[in-house]
Amino acid sequence: MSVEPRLLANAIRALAMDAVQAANSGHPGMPMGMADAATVLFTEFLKYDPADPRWPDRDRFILSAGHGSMLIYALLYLTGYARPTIEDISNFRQLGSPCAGHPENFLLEGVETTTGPLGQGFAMAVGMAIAERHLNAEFGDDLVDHRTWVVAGDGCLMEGINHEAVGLAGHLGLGRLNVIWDDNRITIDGATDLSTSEDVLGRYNASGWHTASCDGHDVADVRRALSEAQADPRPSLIRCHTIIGYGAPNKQGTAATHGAALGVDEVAAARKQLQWDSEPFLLPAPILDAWREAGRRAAGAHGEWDARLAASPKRAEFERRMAGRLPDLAPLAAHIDALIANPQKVATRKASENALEAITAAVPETIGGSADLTGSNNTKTKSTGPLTRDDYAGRYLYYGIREFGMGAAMNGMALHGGIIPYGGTFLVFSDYCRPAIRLSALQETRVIYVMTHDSIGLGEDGPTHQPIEHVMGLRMIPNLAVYRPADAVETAEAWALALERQTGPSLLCLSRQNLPQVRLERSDNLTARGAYRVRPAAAPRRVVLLATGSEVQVALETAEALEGQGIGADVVSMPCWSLFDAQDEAYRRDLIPADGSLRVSIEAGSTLGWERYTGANGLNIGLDRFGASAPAEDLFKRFGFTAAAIVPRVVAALEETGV
Ligand SMILES: Cc1ncc(C[n+]2csc(CCOP(=O)(O)OP(=O)(O)O)c2C)c(N)n1
Ligand SMILES: [Mg+2]
Repeated sequence: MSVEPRLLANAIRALAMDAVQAANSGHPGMPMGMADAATVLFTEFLKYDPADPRWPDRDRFILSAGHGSMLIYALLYLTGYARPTIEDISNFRQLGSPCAGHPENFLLEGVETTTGPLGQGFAMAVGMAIAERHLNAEFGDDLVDHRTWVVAGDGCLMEGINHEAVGLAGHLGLGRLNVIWDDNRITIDGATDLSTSEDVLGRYNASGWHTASCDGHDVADVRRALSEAQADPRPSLIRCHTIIGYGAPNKQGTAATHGAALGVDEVAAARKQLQWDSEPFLLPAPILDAWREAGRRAAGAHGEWDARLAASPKRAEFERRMAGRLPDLAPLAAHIDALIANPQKVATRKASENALEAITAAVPETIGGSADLTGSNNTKTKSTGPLTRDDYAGRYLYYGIREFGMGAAMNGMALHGGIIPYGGTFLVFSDYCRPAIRLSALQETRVIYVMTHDSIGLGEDGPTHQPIEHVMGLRMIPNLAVYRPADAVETAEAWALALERQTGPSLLCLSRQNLPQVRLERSDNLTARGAYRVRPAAAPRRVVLLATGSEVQVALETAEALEGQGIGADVVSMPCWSLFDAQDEAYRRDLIPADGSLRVSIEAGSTLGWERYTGANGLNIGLDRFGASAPAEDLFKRFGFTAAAIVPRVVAALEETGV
């Protein structure tokens, strides 16, 4: 290369400190400290093509330490991606700039994942590395042969999810995963020895990783360590000794550079120290040219890859998968027809398994799994053999007891492309992976969460295992489609919708206990409307019962009993609030009429939130306390989820409100 790597790295430093200074907000320390190592990675190792950021066989680069976002913005600009432009960078952190405070996968091509919640980028990278090996097993070296590179900070390694991610990657022998640890011995509160004395490399070695160390400011040493990592068949952690804020003479090496602008004086001093004379956001032509040349390094390899794809008999299937286009879902439709012809009284978790048998046979890009509850979540099917270090072609992941790691890995697989991941645990443990669910929603990934044992209906395991606030809490996450199906038909319909949804995750809340089939006639996918009338009132309507999941049956029994007293009652099943809210007003009004009918919600969970449908004078039947350990039927009786308990409450409410 014609320009010294040190000067190339200084371009990153200048952009980082100037952008943060202009915004008077941001994190200059990390990009300045990692500039040298990142320069080696992007000019000598990483396989990417700025002219085609979505090239399927590119290496994936994950900036897990997302607060150092200026590092990736600088690299994308310098190597020649269309965005960010230098204007975008000069508007760092401002409204409308794709250079958000933390990198967002939906704002910039080249940003593979949203990062910022520490530890999750790393854990998503594990999913990307799984995806790469799986697709390699299926499509061969000609089409899929790339690496996953991560830059992670002390925080990413300290977070609990790191243990799950490292364990999974080591177990699966993901040798294409290389993590560069920015070992600057500084976090926000100060020196890392305030809070940790862990033998990090020892932990990684014990988990089946290769480890290497280097001086992060010595490019030859970085080069050696990265080469070593590439050559080793195990996943690698490269400990990169760096100085945070390197180049800022008075502040480098201190937490002061972590998350605040350096200040005008220190920026001027850094310019002097780095011998960087250019004005902010201006780059010397030879330096920018050298960076752009580095950005064209893989253009030839990309062209050769294009030729291999064009000649490949697997081309159409590869392109279909990578574009995320589903194959024909006719087998799932046939499964629903069979349910109508031959109704099933099964738990919705079992109904989910039955739907999955049809789905996994028809949709080869599905990869299932469970956090050690396979037999309870009913996530394994005949088509999905285990994905192991000896057989990456498998389609079922034994995630172990790693709910958060599972969620993050699924995000990584979905973001990699070519895979639709689904994974299970108990609904109550959605809390353990909630941060990953949130990132699925934010990143718009097609990930499907299979959450079983969805209420006190799970019975004897008791309050630790009985979800209360979970369904409602999950409904609050924007862009997450939460389904609580009432029977086998709704379950299959929810699966169809989850598969078809390209712009975000879906979460299925499924029962442990058997539920009778309430849908007995052929129809369109009614779950797609979010809510629909299961039973219209026979007598003049005075009550509308709104229920989900196992409580739809309770609502039907309640309606029967009310009708027996001459009180007309509609029953509305509401498997998915967000889809219902998206219907037009006429449809919503028809189901939840403003005709003075008493509106009653019945759901064995938190009532908070149901008022939006039942109104100020409505009745909310739910559970705003923890459950108890007993058989399900006893619990439904104890907590009032029976027609016998609900009817008097409805009658009393009718009297009270004078409807
Ligand atoms: C889950 C999570 N917790 C807390 C934070 C807030 N936070 C951002 S950076 C940081 C310190 C990280 O230290 P390190 O990774 O060493 O970064 P460095 O200071 O070296 O840049 C913290 C606590 C976060 N972004 N994510
Ligand atoms: Mg640090």
